[in-house]
Amino acid sequence: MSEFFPNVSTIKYEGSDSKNPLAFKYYDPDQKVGDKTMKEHLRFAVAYWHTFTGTGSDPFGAPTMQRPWDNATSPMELAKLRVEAAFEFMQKLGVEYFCFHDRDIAPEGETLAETNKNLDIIVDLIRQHMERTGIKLLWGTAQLFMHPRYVHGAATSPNADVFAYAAAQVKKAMEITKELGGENYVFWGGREGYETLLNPDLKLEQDNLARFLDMAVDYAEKIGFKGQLLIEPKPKEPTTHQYDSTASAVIGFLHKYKLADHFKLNIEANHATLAGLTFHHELRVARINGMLGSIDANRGEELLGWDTDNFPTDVYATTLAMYEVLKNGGLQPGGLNFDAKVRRASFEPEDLFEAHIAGMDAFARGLKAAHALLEGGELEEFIAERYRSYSEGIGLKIVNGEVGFEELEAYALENTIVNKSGKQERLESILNQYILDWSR
Ligand code: XLS
Ligand code: NI
Ligand code: NI
Repeated sequence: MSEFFPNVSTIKYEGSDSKNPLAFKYYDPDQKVGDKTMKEHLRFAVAYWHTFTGTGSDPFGAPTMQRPWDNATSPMELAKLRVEAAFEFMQKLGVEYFCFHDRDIAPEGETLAETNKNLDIIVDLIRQHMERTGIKLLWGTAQLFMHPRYVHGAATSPNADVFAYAAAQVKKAMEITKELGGENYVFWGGREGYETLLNPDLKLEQDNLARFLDMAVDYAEKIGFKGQLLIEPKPKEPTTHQYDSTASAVIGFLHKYKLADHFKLNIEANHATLAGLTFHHELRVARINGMLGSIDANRGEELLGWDTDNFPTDVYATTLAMYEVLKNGGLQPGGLNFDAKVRRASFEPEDLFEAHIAGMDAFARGLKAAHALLEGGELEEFIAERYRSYSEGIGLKIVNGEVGFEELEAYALENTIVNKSGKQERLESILNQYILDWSR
């Protein structure tokens, strides 16, 4: 078996003084943070699409990526070389999980039957490598947006034949995810949305999306797939308005169609910022609704405002994210999937390692800061005190449903309101202490 990354050996933890770009400065997999190791807390995954199929092309420029496996003679040959490269990469990096779309791992054939045959061949190869290395599948998904048949959407296409084709594709993707022991299955609504309100039957399209998800729940049950089903919200891109726009929108949708017991959310940082929200906000909304299932770890380029999928290197954001993850009691069976791509100008193969190391270190540091912040308890104490009026007197009666507008009017007539400061700046300063003070 040839080596694709001969200049890189197994990545090790060297500590924060290290100047070695191919070493971890903060991510020390077996180091305990609270009652779990970093590895157990973080459950990192590599995204097959960006890392092994990304070319670096953009609307203004040709591919730039130097990928030693890109010398194959046929699409199937290329798919096989990518599997070899992927497992060498993940083993050297020390990441235990990966995620894929069906079409990332195997090329489409002339017919659906041929496509599925291609998938079976590659899945078999992947399974052998998983057994050899112990690397696991965090989640699988179906890519329902690239092919021209999905021009008007998949489950929300106006064409029922497309709905049927998409169903067949998801059926197969669920089967291979199960076969590979996938711990979750993701639905990201590729082109499920609209460009203009002048042509869609909005109600039918959304009802159909729910019908599609209903069928997926039934099929998962039928084949005994025990993984968690996840929906990944995104507000726009590729369509002007995606149906699964935000965590709140998806949660409302799932409740409306009585699907809430079957799904959790996969929150992506860049999708939050695309919605004009923060990553922290989306994680919080998912968590307090008992629906924080997994994370697509990346970062948007704020000055561009697209889904640029930068690697997550902002420690402020990773700290707040890990704060939500810890408050959630972890992410298991979910994890942190690097749905992130190296910049077009970072085209050398080694950049793939450096980018993942940067993301893993940023999350490791965020984990430690968030854990210390929770241990310190200042935020929790402040919040408890801020809402104390609801644990006694009239507030307790409100919470217990013992009063209505009349009783409250009587109370308001008798009492004077005294508000207290929200202390935002003090709290931001406390947060900074935990982020900046390396000893914590
Ligand atoms: C696209 C999404 C996609 C999903 C998987 O913006 O992030 O990559 O994670 O289909
Ligand atoms: Ni994603
Ligand atoms: Ni995305």
